[in-house]
Amino acid sequence: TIKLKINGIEVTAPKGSTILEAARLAHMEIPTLCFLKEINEIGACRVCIAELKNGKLVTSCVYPAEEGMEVFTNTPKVMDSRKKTIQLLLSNHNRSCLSCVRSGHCELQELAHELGVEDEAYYDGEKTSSEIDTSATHMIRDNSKCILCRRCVAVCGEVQGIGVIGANNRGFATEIGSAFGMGLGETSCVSCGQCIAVCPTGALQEKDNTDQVFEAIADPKKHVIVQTAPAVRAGLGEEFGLPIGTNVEGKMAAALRRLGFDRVFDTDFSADLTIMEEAHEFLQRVKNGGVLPMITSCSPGWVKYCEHYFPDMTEHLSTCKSPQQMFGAIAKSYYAEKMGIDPREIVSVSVMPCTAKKFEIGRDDEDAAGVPDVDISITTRELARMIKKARIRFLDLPDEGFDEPLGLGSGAGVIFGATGGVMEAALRTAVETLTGEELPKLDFTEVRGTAGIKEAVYHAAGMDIKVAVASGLGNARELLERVKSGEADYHLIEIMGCPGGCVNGGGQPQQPGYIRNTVDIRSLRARVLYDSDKSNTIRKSHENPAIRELYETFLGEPGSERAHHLLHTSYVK
Ligand code: HC0
Repeated sequence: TIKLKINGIEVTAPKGSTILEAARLAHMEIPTLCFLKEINEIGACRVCIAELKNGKLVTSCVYPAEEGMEVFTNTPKVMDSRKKTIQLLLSNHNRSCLSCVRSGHCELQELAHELGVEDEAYYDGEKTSSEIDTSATHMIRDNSKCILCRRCVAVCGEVQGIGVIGANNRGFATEIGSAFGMGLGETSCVSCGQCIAVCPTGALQEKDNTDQVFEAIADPKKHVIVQTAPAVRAGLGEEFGLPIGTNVEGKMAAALRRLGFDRVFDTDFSADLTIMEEAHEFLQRVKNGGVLPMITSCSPGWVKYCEHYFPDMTEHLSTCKSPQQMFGAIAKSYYAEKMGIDPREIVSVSVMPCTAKKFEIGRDDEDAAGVPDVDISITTRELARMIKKARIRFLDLPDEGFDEPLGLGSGAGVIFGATGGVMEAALRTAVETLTGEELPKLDFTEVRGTAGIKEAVYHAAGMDIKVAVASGLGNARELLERVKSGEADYHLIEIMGCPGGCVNGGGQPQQPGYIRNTVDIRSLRARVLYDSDKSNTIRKSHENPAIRELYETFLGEPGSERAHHLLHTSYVK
């Protein structure tokens, strides 16, 4: 360790720490804009400036803390420098803050407020010209609000290994975009939305579909139903000031009812259905010498990635639709029949922690009843916006439950939202099916946790089932390369497009850089799902009575012709 003084306070820090890290150890936060730990350590924005004893200003996010050093983080000189930096950023910034989607939780706005930048037009002059890029299905880029922090570039390139965005031009004309000025929609972007999750301002946002939802609800001829993904209940509360890792399932159901949805359902139900079909498909592949390893197909960012970047591996993908799509297909067939409603009158809305789901609803072969399985997909953030716009007092709401019959999910269904959850849910059903015996222990802990790649071997019915789990597309690539080279011989693989799984999806509430850098957001949100699993009286998909009834009265067996028609899909090479 080393000892140094920060603002006159003696601090002991591990050798190799930066000034920023050392200050944090003494509970003195230095503001940052561009810095993302291990992802974007470029010292570019110059907001994290600190003053050395000799009066020199240094960027604390990259400047090493040294033995005996004396540093000051809040002198007038430091504050003045930060203020000028923010003024300069604002002089070339679209300051339509009143209506900006990030107003109230914009990192730039917060700094301007803290530093007392009352003269944001101080350096006004020429503005870098830009056009809003609306070419992608799931998001828009408005570079008039971009501060060139490059957090989006780093997460796309370094974490996801995709790299479809970068800096174009130089100097004052610099802007973030795709090669040759192409629209994002023309690139091999997979719609994961991780760039939006890390953007400090309103430059990046999902395409907002909330008006369509409000309109559908207001149309008396429409029967509007909603499903909520497992991870939404673990994130939504953050939009209302609750601590990260608060389960708001009950309030969420209550809010959806107050927004006017005719039925409030749960994607956990169709996650269970996915397990029934996926476990069956897996066991068939094992028995009949089908393509192995089989890889899960419920994360649309991952599926698109596989199609774009590993087209020779699409046969490994399970043919199962994602739970979102299975839900839609069942809603417009089984449920419509049960209710005596024309499927064309049903508007099927999904609330997802994901931006790629907006892309998934428009894929080919996702319209089993002759109409789209899902009509509108909104993110967790959009749902929060709807609740706020409708002035529903979220925090005061009672806890309510989901409606029948598509609202009942097992513990296996809810853990889908965390990396390893689909694998664990599948194993609970596949192993019991293989052995015909009840599992002594339901927790497959080896596949839990936020490690990028996890492996395990389970012994069942005389067979070693080798499994692997990856989350984040950089990790997915690494795992796929191992499979391709023959180095690994797994039977079953779970891949989720976002690091940590859906709890950390691109549609979840945005947390500012300093929280991202210091709090294990993924684990806190995942714990909500594992706790929910533990407290559920039904913990296996095949024991969900609503699923049993669906098979008994409508689908027949897993893998039946009807199940195939409704619940399975195909891929593009
Ligand atoms: Fe997920 Fe899903 S678990 S992808 O992360 O499989 O988005 O939460 O809804 O569809 O269930 C997202 C989350 C889902 C789906 C489910 C799967």
